[in-house]
Amino acid sequence: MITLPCRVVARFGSEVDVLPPTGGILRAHLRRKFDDVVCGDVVLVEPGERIVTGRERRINHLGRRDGFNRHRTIAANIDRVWIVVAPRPAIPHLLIDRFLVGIFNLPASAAVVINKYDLVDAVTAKSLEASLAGYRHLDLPVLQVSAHTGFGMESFRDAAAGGSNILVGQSGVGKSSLIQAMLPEQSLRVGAVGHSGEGRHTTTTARWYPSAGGGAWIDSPGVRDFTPEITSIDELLRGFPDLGDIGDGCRFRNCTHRSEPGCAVRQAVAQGLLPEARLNAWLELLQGLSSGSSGRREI
Ligand SMILES: Nc1nc2c(ncn2[C@@H]2O[C@H](COP(=O)(O)OP(=O)(O)O)[C@@H](O)[C@H]2O)c(=O)[nH]1
Ligand SMILES: [Mg+2]
Ligand SMILES: [Zn+2]
Repeated sequence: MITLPCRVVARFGSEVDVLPPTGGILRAHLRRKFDDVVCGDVVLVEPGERIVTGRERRINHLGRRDGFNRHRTIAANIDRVWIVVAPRPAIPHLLIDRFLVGIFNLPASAAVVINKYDLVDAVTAKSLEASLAGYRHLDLPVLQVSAHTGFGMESFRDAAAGGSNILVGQSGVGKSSLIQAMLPEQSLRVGAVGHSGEGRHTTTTARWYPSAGGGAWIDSPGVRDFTPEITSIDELLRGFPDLGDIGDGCRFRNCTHRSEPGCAVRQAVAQGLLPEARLNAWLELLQGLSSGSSGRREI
């Protein structure tokens, strides 16, 4: 039996679109045994029968918990995650913080991309900068780009060269537009967001777009929220290296920064050295961890 290693472009129920090494796109059937195959996986496909007969080992995968606390895998084999935001409405700090926990646990490199910078005037630029200043503790790159005017896209392209790059974030921030601008020869679904924010034309499943230089872009569905799949406080800590550093100064070694005396983290917040939003995000995820809503894996 001949099988071809193929990259999974997208998953649709019990079928996948894959890229065979011979070119083109092939739709193949997934047996239940391979139910966890997602965009970005490399699978073995028997081209005659169009059946997936195996899955290669993954480097990593980005997963989340849905509203019913069910496990959802978004995509696999990810090198970089770009959290895309827009200048309006406000920067979704909590969403960024929650994504960072997921990303730092993959592990993969993380960055924030402020798209629609063509809409930013000098005043807004200042407040945006102030609003993201707290992430300097994390050495988190913050890019300013515009998919429409091309502003900043050169450095974005350079930073993303080689390797697989997934764009994540809320609906309507311009994830698909950015990939479209990077890959003019492709034709992505852009805009047409319904009133509910989930119009017919928006992305509903992650999709892999190979780029000429050997890397790839992954478009992903817009999210309102992101609940990382973490089960331990060590994993939570990985998402908050800034709190970890400051927390070395807490009186208690296992300080949760809730209300313990001599807490260096709370003190840093009081002194304006750490954004209160970071502490609040920590506390919220910590709460979820102990109540099991962002923790415990399903078997
Ligand atoms: N002004 C402006 N609008 C943009 C830019 N990028 C995307 N948009 C618009 O934002 C809307 C949502 O874009 P889309 O790419 O579908 O967002 P997605 O849901 O994150 O994939 C569309 O109407 C785009 O035309 C940009 O750089 N500047
Ligand atoms: Mg989209
Ligand atoms: Zn503390």
